[in-house]
Amino acid sequence: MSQFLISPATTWNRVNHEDMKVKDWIEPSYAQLENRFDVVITGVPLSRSSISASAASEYPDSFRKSWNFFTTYSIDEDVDFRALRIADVGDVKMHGTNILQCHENIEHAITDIQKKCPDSFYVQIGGDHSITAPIIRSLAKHTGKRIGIVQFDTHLDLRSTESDGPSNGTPIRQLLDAGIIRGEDVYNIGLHGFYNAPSLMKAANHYGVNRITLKQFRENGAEKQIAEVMKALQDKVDIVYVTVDMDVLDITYAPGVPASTPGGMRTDELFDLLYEVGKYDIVRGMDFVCLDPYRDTLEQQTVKAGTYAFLTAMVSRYVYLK
Ligand SMILES: [Mn+2]
Repeated sequence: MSQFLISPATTWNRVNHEDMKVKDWIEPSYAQLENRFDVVITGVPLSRSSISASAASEYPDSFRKSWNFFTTYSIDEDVDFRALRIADVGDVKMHGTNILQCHENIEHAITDIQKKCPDSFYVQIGGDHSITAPIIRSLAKHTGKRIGIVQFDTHLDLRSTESDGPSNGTPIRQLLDAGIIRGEDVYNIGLHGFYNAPSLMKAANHYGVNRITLKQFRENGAEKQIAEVMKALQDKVDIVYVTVDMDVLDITYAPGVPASTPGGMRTDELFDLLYEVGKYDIVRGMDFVCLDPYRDTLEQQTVKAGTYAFLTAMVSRYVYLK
């Protein structure tokens, strides 16, 4: 049990069919933490901390609803990944107005999960990008290990906490300033266009954050790019955390992301990157943030892209690491 987790609004039951959907596969284990799962999913429904007005707090529930659209069989891999044991432990309990209290609850919930499920892979569904700071704080404090970050993002997220507080513009800065992570262990992939001010580039240089622009990634391709980043990280860190800000996607692919922009990544490129990331055992956790389902199209194209991205990482882990 964790007192920092509650049952979500959308619930499914685990059902064994010949033709299994994702909703039948993911086992409900709300607030119950058991060490028998390969993967633990936690909803982190917080977006009062978003700089752009956002209902990303509603994404964990939309993510769960979308499980009805997908099967556990991948035609690309010709594999059914239902044997991957996966739990939905529910949502982090949030305070109505107090963002710092919400962040503390996130940190406590992730610590409880690590204590009870030490061998699992941790998937967090945001929420806005501010949630990544308490998640990494918990991972760092609980494991005592040096953590590398692979960040897919249009932005550096290095805004100063003095002007922007613990918002979704500052998670990486918060962690660097607190000495939880080192700039050289952060790899931001997907930066592009006209969305990062010169002072933020100055900060990136100051902290030594690695930047791989969208253009550079396209020259290398997903396999080579992730291999390069993982090779560098494996020499420095003990574990890697992958944070996917859905605003890395081009606005035409991600209408349901308040800060998505023209000139961004295509969905197939993000899927390829997550497929590559799934091959590496050093990656111990992942989050998906800043997707606001209230802004999405009627067909829920962004929500479905988020679920597809998650499933791509899962099937790759299943094929390469089972
Ligand atoms: Mn971000």
